[in-house]
Amino acid sequence: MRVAIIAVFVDYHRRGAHHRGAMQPQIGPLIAALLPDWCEVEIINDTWEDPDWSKHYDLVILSCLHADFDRARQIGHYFARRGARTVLGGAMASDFPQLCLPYFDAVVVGDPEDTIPRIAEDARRGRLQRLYRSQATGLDDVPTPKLAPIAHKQMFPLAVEASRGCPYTCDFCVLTARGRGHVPRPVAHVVRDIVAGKAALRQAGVPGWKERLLVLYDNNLAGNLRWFRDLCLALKPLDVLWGACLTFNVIANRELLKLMYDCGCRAVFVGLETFNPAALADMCKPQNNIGKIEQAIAQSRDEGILVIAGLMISAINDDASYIRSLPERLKASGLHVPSFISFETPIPGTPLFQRLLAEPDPQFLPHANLYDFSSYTLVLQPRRSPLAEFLEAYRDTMKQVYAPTRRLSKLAHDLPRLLKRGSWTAAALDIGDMCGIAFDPVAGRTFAAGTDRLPAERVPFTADDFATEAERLDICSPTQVTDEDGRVLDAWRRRPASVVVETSYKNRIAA
Ligand code: B12
Ligand code: SF4
Repeated sequence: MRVAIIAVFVDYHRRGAHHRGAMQPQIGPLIAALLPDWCEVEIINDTWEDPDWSKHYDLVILSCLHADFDRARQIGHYFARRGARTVLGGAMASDFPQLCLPYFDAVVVGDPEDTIPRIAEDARRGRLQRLYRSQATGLDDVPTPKLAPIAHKQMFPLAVEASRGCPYTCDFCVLTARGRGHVPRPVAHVVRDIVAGKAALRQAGVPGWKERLLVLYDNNLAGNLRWFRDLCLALKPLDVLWGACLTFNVIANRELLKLMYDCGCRAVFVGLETFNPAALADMCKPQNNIGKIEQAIAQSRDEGILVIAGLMISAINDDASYIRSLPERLKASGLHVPSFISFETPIPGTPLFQRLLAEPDPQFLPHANLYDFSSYTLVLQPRRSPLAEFLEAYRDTMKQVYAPTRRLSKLAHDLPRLLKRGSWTAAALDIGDMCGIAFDPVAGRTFAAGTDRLPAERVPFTADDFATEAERLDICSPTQVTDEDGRVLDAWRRRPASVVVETSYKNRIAA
């Protein structure tokens, strides 16, 4: 059985470009490891390259985040017309299966470990069910991901998940809605996967220095501090230099930073989110401490660990003058340049989204489509400044923060300190990060839902791909979230407690 695993991506900068950055989706190597041997598997990360549109598959397994859903259903339809059965899993499928079901043969809620082997078997027997729900509780069954197929399609191909979920409950986060908490994998399994991953990459011809650079793809690697310490100690003998996402409490803890450096940590991503205490309280993120940002960043750097951080602008709590104060605040904090400044976004299904639904309209901008919920387009009415003023402040600030001179002065500040500690890898990562980011919006970007430029990605449909014009419109029109008055459409108001499984998508196409 020919199987394609496609991690769908839509460029949130609206250029239609691929995103060949340091972080790449890891669902492909995981699902590939779960498929039986009789499957001939191809992994396609849409972040890296387009699918080969000339190919035919028996089964196409797609994964997408919410904002990428339109492209997922278009790619699914394209390959379905060419004989494939299609299955969607991932964030959007898990949160809103009822909205996905009309467009795919099957939809999966939750993890792949106990669903993918069943799906493969059912597809082989021609008995694919409409909806699969993972019943997995622990993570003991997570297999060693198959890294060889992505060995040359990822900047840092040694990539492993050590845990899933997060113990925190930030209001805007999709994990909070799922309520899973933090689930660590057995440390011995993580070690097993790293050792096997290194061997697979070596065999695939990955250079030795690259094979030592490990990215841990957790939401929050330090979600359980006892387990995290054990993991660090277990990583030490593996001779890897690693990076991971984790939370502020870790970089505020100097003893932990020393241990991490000693065990190979060279960079961490932390969601700093905001310098505005009201916004932080509203985000329900008590693990951050605005008063300690400068100290935490400085001590991490002095210990040889680069802090890469993201900031969010809140339409609820920030005004234009706060946005304009960001360059100064960033300089004073010692961060200088964050890896992104995006909008706090109520992704459908999150507590923030549910909370705003309960408040009087209009909270949202009119004509917001699901692709606008990527965090790089504003979907909310700013409460503390007029929309035009808010967005002008955003644009001016982005230009200032990402100006080449700023990026250079960040490096001039960071590099001597990192090198003093002998942390060459962190210094190189800092240079790479600063070379890779710029603010250079494509013509026509307004950054506001309803008026912003459309995503540029295209699926090369032919006229034969649609039985009727109504079908073409159904597949190719954007998924709407709000109406012309900024009211959220009813489909998004229902949490998917029960899912009605009706006619198969394939039958619908055949009809
Ligand atoms: C790599 C990554 C990226 C990459 C690639 C994104 C992509 N399209 O895949 C880049 C850098 C482009 C990116 C960008 C952003 N990201 Co990101 N990213 C990640 C990260 C760190 C790893 C994803 C991953 O590979 N995980 C490991 C794989 C194995 O698991 P998974 O994909 O999460 O899938 C799990 C389930 O969903 C399920 N599953 C997934 N697909 C399928 C398919 C089938 C068939 C089945 C059965 C199961 C299944 O199985 C997995 C195990 O449970 C996650 C954090 C994390 N640890 O997951 C955040 C995460 C996905 N990103 C997130 C966010 C917020 C963003 C940004 C908004 C950040 C920003 N401000 O720039 C942007 C915009 C994203 C967008 N389009 O809306 C959020 C979620 C957003 C969402 N809509 O759900 C996450 C969860 C981080 C977080 N905790 O907030 N990101
Ligand atoms: S700390 Fe990060 S991963 Fe955890 S709930 Fe908050 S935003 Fe989500």
